[in-house]
Amino acid sequence: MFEVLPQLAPDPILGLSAAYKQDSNPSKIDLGVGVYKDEQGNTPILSAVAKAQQVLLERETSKTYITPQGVQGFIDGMLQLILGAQSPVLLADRVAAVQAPGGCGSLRILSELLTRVNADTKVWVSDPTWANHIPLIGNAGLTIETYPYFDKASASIRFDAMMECLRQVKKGDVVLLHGCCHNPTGADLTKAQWQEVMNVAKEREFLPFVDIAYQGFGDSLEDDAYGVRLLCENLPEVIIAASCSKNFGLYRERVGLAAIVCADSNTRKIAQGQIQSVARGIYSMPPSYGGALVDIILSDDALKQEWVNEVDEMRVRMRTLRELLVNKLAEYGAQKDFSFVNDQKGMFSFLCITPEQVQKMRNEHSVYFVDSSRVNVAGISLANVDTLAKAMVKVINA
Ligand code: PLP
Ligand code: TYF
Repeated sequence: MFEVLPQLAPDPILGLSAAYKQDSNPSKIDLGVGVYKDEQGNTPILSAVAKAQQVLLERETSKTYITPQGVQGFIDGMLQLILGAQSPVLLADRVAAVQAPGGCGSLRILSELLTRVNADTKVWVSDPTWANHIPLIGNAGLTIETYPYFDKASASIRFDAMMECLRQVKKGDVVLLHGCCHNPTGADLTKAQWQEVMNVAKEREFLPFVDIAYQGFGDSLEDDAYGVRLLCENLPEVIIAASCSKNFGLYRERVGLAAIVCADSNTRKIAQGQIQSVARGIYSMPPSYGGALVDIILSDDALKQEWVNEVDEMRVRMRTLRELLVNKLAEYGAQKDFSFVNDQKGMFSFLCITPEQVQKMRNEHSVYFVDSSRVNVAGISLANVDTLAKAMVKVINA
């Protein structure tokens, strides 16, 4: 019966990995999927995570079901990490939350929850945004619109155009914002710009939907939460999808948090029941393992510090690689000024080159990255940066 369905192309990001694996060029470079890599190109288990696994091995005595909301220690730890331990919305008991299967799972169940409120809800996403936002939100049945965000020609945020659009957004519409380390552009709002976004959300009464998947990869764990905290402290309602894939390196364990900041504590109870009912209709309860590890790390001072240090190390390494690439491009005579790459945050950089140039990088130089010109900065290394920069200069100066 399935022959009636059309053959589909693979996920445009994950599909790159398959193409990379098939390439026999020994100098090939993988800057595709957003996974942190060390100098050797490996994605090791963080040492705090490895230790937490040992603790869990000894501590876990049963594989019976966990509660529908997930590991409560995980939920509490994550809410404090994202919102701050002294967050007024936490103190006022205004936050409903569940553990979810990854940031993707969180995005999906929150989208389903929105359809329960109003099946005609419009969700505004940045142009461009992470490709997966479209199916995760759209397949729940919500309507997607875009707001201007990034200008490739000037490699900067189109903040005026973004604000002009947000000022037209209607009450009850939802605006998806990347908490930090915007995927794919690496271009983040400044603190003053977050303030303006918060003001317009208040004025227009739209609901901010914050996707935070890279906390700690931009400036610091605290700084990266500036925007989401500002919104939560000043607006009645905010929804948040968080991921532990990158900052805890727990990708395959599928660990995320879906949180709903409500207007009051009574509404929190309604939202808590509703989000659990949404999850029940899809997968009943989240996988326990990754959340249990995060709980162990966040509730142990020494282990938490070890993890914070590892996040710092990943962030600093990615920033150093940006500078290295920018310097090498200049050194090899690139006719385009790439210094904007140093201002971008997190794991991704938008090189602002054309899709044709991206294709050339792939076909002529075996350098793999997304057509939009997004590169995974963590895929750059001391060993490959010269090859990469020389290839880019060839393609760009042609
Ligand atoms: N949101 C953004 C912007 C992402 O880049 C990702 C990818 O890692 C996610 C959410 C969710 O990732 P995961 O489902 O692996 O936790
Ligand atoms: O954007 C990325 O590369 C990461 C990883 O379906 C990812 O967010 C990519 C595609 C996908 C799930 C995760």
